[in-house]
Order: sequence, then C-alpha cells, then structure tokens
Amino acid sequence: SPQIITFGESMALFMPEEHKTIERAATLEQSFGGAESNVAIGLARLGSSVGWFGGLGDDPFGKIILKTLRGEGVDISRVKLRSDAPTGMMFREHVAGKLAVHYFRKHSAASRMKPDELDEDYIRGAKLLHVTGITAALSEDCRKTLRRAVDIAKEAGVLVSFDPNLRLKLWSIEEARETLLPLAADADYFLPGWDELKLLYDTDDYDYIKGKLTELKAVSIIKGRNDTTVVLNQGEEESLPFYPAEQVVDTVGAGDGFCAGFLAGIMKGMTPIEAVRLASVNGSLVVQMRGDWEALPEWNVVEQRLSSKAWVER
Ligand code: KDG
Repeated sequence: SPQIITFGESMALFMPEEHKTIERAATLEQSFGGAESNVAIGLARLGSSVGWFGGLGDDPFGKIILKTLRGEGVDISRVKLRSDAPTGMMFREHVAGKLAVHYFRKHSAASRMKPDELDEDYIRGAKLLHVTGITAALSEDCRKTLRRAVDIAKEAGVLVSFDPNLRLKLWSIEEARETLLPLAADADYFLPGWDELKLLYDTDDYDYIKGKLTELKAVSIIKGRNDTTVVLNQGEEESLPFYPAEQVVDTVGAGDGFCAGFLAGIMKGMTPIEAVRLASVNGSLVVQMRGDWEALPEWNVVEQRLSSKAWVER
C-alpha cells in the first residue's frame, strides 16, 4: 500500500471566466476538484507515496479525473468506474465578489460508496489514513464507509488525520456536529479551520474551544485564527503566522494544500510545528492560481521557500 491513503468524492468542476457569472458566460472552463484528491495531488507533488479512491462514473469526467491522478503519480489502483451512477459535478463562480458553489452530486457515483467495497488490507498496509467530513455528508452509506475505514485504520494502528471540511450546503450544523465531533475524537491529527470550530462548538470563545480540543487525543491544528495556525498538543500551544501569498486569485483548495504540506511533513518525520511551516508555504502557493490543485508546488519549490530568509515571522 502507499504510505498515505485518502478517499472521497471528486467532481467535474466548471467555472466561468473571471468577472463573469455563470448566467452571463458563454463558455466554462473545465477542471475537477474534491478535497481528498486535492490533498492526494499535493502529497504526490511533494514526493510522498499516496493513494486515493472514491466513486467515479464511467463517463468522460470520471475518466479525466482518473487519468490526471494517475499522471500526477497518485495510486488509483482501487478505483473502479461505476456504470450505475454519474461522476458528481460542481460549478463555481463569483457573484458580487462572493464565492458561490453549485453542486450536482446527489446520487452521484461517490454517494454510493459502501463499507463492504473497502479494500481493508489496502488501508491496513498504510501509515496514515486521511479523511474529511465531506464524505460523511454525502449519504448514509458514505457515512458508514467513512466510519468503517477509520475503524479499520485504528484497529491496525494506522494513523488517522481528519479535516472536518464543513459544507453546510450538504447537511445541517446539527447533523455535522453529531458525526464530525466523534470523528475528531478518533483522529491522531485534527485539522479544523477556526471558522469551522466556532460552528462546531457553537461559540467563539477560544479558551472554551481550546479546552474541548485538549480533551482529544489528537494533535489539533487550528487554521486561520488571526491569520495564524495554532498547534495544540496535549494542552501545549504553539503558533505560526500564515506564510504570506504574493497574490490571491482563488482561495479554494488552500486548506487542502495546507493539509498536503502538513501530512508530507509528518511523514518526513517533522514535528507538528515544523510540518505546519511546510503546510503554510504549500497553502500560500495554491491560492495564486485558479483551480483547486493546479498550483500545488513540487518539493524543490517549497524547500527553497522554507530555507529562504525572506519569511520574517511577524
Ligand atoms: O476543499 C476544496 C473542496 O471543497 C472542493 O474541491 C470541492 O470537495 C469539494 C467539496 O465537496 O466541496
């Protein structure tokens, strides 16, 4: 098995040209996205050994996703294209300066994932399983599949990293809390954004949330409170400001790029705060180009930034 395994839904992605809305655009640019496959591409570009699987339809969208992941060096040996359901789709645009996402993913191929379709040995053979809350929001079967995958990993001593990736277009905050908080309790690395934590714990009292996170066995990586990342490890707190991006074009995918950098760092034997440094550089590079994963850097680029003296931590 690859060292890191992740799974979820990847979808065809369509975007109008900049400064146009979907209603006004004559053409749409095609790409694809999916939090877990974004992380997988990020890891592969950094030289980590990584596998991804998830439901894709036997259609042009599923095929191009698969071909691209294969080309990026992600292990896709456990993916089967399904003929009973299509690849999910999403459309993204900016309306009055605000990001708007339109999903067409109900009853998609990914929403049909089932626990008995998991290749248990594939998961057992990895060092780390990375999952996100999006998968749990797709369908009851997906929620069970996610739960089963995490249980397999835990029983086999495979590390689990968990990004809640709260998507309130997919489920209510009450449903999300009920499913995501227990998953956080099972994780070894928990990677929430500060905005997500406020929603999950229904407060913006940092000390209260910190107290809750300290009860978890996980190392928590809190992203984006005052443009800073906080590592909470057994009650100990360390923080690092975000690495500054030269220009911000498209922020979608920044969290996934961050996550890829973090996990690559952990797999290289870095401490959590060192891995956060790498994660922050990786995330900052993603936002400078359109698309979720296109701008993810290769290892030499990140290494150069990490060693340059230009990043004054202020
Ligand atoms: O993190 C980026 C993802 O949100 C995007 O690629 C789409 O996976 C996606 C989702 O479900 O929103």
